[in-house]
Amino acid sequence: MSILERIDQPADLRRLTAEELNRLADEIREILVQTVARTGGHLASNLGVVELTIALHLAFDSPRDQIIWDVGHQSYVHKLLTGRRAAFSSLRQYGGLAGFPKRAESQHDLFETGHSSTALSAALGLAIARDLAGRNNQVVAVVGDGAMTAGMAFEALNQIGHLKKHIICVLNDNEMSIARNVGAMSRYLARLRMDRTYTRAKDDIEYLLNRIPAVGPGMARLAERLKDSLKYLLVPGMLFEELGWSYFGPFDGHDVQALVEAFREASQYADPVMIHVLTRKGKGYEPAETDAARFHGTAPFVVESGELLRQPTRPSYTQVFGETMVQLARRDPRIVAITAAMPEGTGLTEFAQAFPERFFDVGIAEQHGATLAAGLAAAGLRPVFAVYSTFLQRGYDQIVHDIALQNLPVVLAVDRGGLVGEDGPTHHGSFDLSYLSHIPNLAVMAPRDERELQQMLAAAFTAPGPAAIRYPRASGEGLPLYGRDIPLLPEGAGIPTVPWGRGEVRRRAEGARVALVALGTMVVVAEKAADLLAGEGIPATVVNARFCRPLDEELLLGVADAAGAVVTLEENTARGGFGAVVLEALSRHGRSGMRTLLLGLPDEFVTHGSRSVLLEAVGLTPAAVARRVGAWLAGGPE
Ligand SMILES: Cc1ncc(C[n+]2csc(CCOP(=O)(O)OP(=O)(O)O)c2C)c(N)n1
Repeated sequence: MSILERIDQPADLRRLTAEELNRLADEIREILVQTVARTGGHLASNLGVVELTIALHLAFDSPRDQIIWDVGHQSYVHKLLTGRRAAFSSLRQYGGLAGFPKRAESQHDLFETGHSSTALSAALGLAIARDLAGRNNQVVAVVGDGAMTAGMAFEALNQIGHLKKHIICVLNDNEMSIARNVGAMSRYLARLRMDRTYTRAKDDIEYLLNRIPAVGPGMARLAERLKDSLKYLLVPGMLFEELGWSYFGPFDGHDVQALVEAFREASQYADPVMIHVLTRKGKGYEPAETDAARFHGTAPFVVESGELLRQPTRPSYTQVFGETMVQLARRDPRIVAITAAMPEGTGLTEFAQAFPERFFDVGIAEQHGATLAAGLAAAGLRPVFAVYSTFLQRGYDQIVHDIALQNLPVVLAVDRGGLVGEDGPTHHGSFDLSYLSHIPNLAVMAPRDERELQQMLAAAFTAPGPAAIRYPRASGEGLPLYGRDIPLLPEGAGIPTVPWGRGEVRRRAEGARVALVALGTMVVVAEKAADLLAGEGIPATVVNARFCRPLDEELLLGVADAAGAVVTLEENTARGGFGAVVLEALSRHGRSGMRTLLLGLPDEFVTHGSRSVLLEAVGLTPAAVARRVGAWLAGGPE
């Protein structure tokens, strides 16, 4: 029996010897690598927190003591130690364990996370409630150095320090966000790491200061002042101390005993305590240690080599976006790019290498990234903020207030629009069409395929105001691409633009009984569904709308009037999305009696699982669409 098999709950850890704890750490690393090699997932972060998680569960009494995992992508070890060992092989699979903390999964998952930098705010809520109820449990937030770059983290640090609530923040510092961490805070942490000698020097100086003889009150005051100013120089973590936190560290995050001692010590404090812990991302699995960024979130891979199991044959939308950015930026020096801590995820690595002075990683700071783009545009540049749909939710007000209201020509490259798959509901891009399409001045587009993405990007740079382009986490259609297979135009941007505000009819059916008006990924699905419907004797027109705003109303009214029935298709919640834009237009043009069916994501949070399984589950595959449309036309429930 392995040691891990003896751990059904955290309390079982306390029966293990130091040597057994070490072996347990090895066993956990083995399971992490073997499982994630099969399921894909966040490997490097979890390999880095094995000892840290063991120490947390040794020092604290979960769930009475409340542990919150910031982002939550590093909670696999926690899952293994809190009764979910047997289910671990189902990680991230449809119906299996989630890749992030889930309240429904375990009483040890106190608070759900997925987006970064929320843990301290949530911890403050728990601590206030604890104090009001007169309880004395510990509240612990585990926050990465990457997560510490976000505005939300600062907002919470600020208030917690002011209220002096007893919270323990474990600052898990591995010098990495997904890519290398950025920003002044990150530099500050690096200084703390280097200056471990501070601690010793501080002790020496304090010893000396205490020996300054008190020769009268004036001298004593002077000595006190001297002490204070020396403290600034010598006390590590002064930034946190000034914010009202007690700072301890840095500690070796792979030394279980040292960590347990530090956590127990911190528990004695009445004030907020910051425990700075140094860990190595990817620890124990060489490919992940060498390339922690690539193994931050990985697809299934071969354990021996670390190589991906399946190399995609067709380029992804993200790749095409990245390549096209480089091509366009070569011709237009005004083009600059922004990422919020995801240079690789958004496909901007090549751009960053080609134009380092025109590339900005703002850290996990989507709000700031959006307004930074507005500032750059106000000064005449052509900024592109490449960001995942789900994380851009954070920047909603900045898009409205800083970008759209001033009609500034910012391009929002909204990646991961639609279902993302195994990362689940915190990461699906289910809402961007809803939260973008009602904002005045902002054009909202979604390409049918990767070549249209290139054309939309080219078009966005010619727009007088802001434009958003949303595209999926998926491979393209394998079409020839500008710059790869099709030579660029000699003049201008080099890539022909999509006609502004114009959709296209992809399939015109004689005697069409229904118009399938689709956006983005759903255009190809609609085309295939139309084939199936044709096979059943139901002719259908298919429209690639291209624009959610401005909507091509002329085209819409034409196909709607001809068919007498309209089905909209989108990979966004059917509430308030593209379908709603179409309905509103039909109604405004006196077609409120038109038969309409809105197909999109259901009005609920879609779970995790592969993208294809999920599209099946929500009824957005060609076969499901054909079935639903056929049934609806026949008058039955769709
Ligand atoms: C709001 C938001 N933006 C971006 C992300 C994507 N993301 C997930 S983890 C991560 C890096 C986190 O770094 P850190 O907190 O240091 O954790 P580590 O993985 O290094 O342990 C990022 C940028 C996110 N989860 N939430």
